[in-house]
Amino acid sequence: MLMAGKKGVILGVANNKSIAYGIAKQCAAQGAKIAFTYLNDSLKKRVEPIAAEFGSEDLVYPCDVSNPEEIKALKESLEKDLGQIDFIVHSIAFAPKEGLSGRFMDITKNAFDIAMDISVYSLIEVVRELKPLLSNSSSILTLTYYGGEKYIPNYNLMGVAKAALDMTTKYLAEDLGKDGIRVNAISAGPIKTLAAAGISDFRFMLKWNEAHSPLKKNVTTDEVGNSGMYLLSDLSSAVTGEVHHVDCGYNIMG
Ligand code: 0WD
Repeated sequence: MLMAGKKGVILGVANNKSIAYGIAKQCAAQGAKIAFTYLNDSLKKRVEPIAAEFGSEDLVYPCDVSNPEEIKALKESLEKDLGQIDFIVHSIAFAPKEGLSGRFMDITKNAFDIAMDISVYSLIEVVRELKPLLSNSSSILTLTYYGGEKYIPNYNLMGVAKAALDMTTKYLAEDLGKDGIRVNAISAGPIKTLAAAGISDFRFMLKWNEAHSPLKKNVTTDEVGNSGMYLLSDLSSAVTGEVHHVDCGYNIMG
């Protein structure tokens, strides 16, 4: 039981196809106690049964990360119900549809601001607000994608956001290292989730990655979950500021 005695919060479960669900599953299997958040009332109905599946029916809280008050309220609830915590999973991203297809130069300032706020700044804000609760051997994990390193058709605005998220991971890792807090990102290969449905031609991306990755397959949420569990557990106690590719090796291909 690699996560026995560890408590934490996972933001970004939308349903049982979510990458965050895969991470929750593996962490729970290793003995972690997990709190969950949901974006809005329609997702609440999806997240509640998932929390119950992991024995966390009393640990489900609203948190739209674009609303600072909801992040503050999350901190109060976690403090009351869990006290100290050992991990945070940030598995959240959003870009207005107009930023995920068409000509890159046509991206509006409004779309840019929304994508950067929800997909990048939210990590900084969540970490800052929850910092008083974090133990001195904590681990923070976010989810990124290769489209932040190299051009990927249609990923457009989200590519810029992921590049910023990758560097946010590194700067946070340096800042929090002195407090015994590690910060890492998993760069997952493409997986068919709700968020992925927003990207034009996503099915082509899946086929392309399967054909061109060294392992000749696509990654599953269980596989990302296993790597996530490793980064959240003490097995990775000397790993921080890392963008770890869990993508069947796709990123090494020229
Ligand atoms: O191929 C993929 N699916 C990959 C996803 C490859 C590599 C990385 N990722 C990343 C995504 O960019 C994201 O950062 O993984 C993270 C999780 O995405 P997911 O598991 O693919 O998608 P999904 O199950 O939809 O979860 C993302 C959730 C949202 O779902 P919807 O579909 O409703 O947008 O992020 C949450 C929401 O639950 N979310 C928010 N949570 C709080 N406040 C907000 C918000 N404002 N906006 C979105």
